[in-house]
Amino acid sequence: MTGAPRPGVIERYRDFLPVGPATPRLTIGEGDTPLIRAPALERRIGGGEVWLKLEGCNPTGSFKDRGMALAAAKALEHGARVLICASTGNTAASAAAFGARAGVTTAVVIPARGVALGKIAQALIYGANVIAIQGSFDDGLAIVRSLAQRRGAALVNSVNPFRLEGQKTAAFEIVDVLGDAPDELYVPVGNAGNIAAYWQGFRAYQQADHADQLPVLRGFQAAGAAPIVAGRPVADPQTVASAIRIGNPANWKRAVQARDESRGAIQAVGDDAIVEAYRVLAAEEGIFVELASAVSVAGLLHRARSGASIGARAVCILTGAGLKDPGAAVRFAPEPTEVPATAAAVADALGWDSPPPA
Ligand code: AN7
Repeated sequence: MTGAPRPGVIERYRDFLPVGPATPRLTIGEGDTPLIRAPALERRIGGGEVWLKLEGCNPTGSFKDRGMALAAAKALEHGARVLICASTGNTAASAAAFGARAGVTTAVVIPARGVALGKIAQALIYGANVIAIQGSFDDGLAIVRSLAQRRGAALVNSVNPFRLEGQKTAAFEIVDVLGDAPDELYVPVGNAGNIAAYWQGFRAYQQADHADQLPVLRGFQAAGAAPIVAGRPVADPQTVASAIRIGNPANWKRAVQARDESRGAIQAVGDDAIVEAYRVLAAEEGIFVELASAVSVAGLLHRARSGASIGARAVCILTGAGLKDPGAAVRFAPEPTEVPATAAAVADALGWDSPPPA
């Protein structure tokens, strides 16, 4: 059996994207991520199908690669020489990768504190210019918005409409696998581009008769960084889920519109619930995500526990890979047991009977 090459999201979904012959088919192999059943979560919520969309399987380890492929391709098409973004880490890593691939300079502005180490490592090794500011993501976004006015620079945060266009391909993939849109979609919400992009995607597919129904969108923010839930910006957002430590989301209006059109909701979950979902996903499903990604599953478990009815088929979006932030895993898991280098000591530490002498 031979496998078909992965064409990347631009080529695969070109009929649904604003691309033409002059748009480079830029790809690093993004998209086509696994969609798998979650039997342990199904048992926990007591019925219904739960599916997990593993966006951490994208080449840079997060969902950002879909939208970045298109944003970078359009930037090239329009003659840009520099990609610039602010980021809590994943956008930076993805922009840096596509910038490297495209042969342009990438400048990323990140908060000096709180960005997960794996993401910084990625941005650096891809060769981006990494500027750490003594401030928040929201400060960084304001800065890059003003700097992106320069000639030759392309802003690749999700205020760039091509980011959302590329990102919507994840909705297409879900429908292509399930045969229709799910009843409910659980998504973490930070800068609020992803939830808006899913809605664009499901609507476009329905209009093209690829799907009969639209999902109810269930977005979740971390309780200490939940401006959309509160209805006003949060000055000093705090959560263990550093990727979504965002107090004034750029796509706020689009997210609220998507929420309302889908008759869904955007709610908050606490850090304890996020960490619990993070551990459950790893220990019971074998899926290691970063903390921000566990927010969708924390939302699902929260709703089930509070007695809310869950749709017959729910999809949880897992936005980023666990190895992005090894520090979190080490912090929230038990320490390894250190023993002398003998079989007897290892067996003893495992609570096994001692092995017979060799
Ligand atoms: C793993 O990288 O904002 O609501 O600068 O990295 O579309 O912002 C990351 C966001 C969820 C939230 N999960 O998505 C950035 C950045 C992970 C993320 C989100 C992010 P949006």
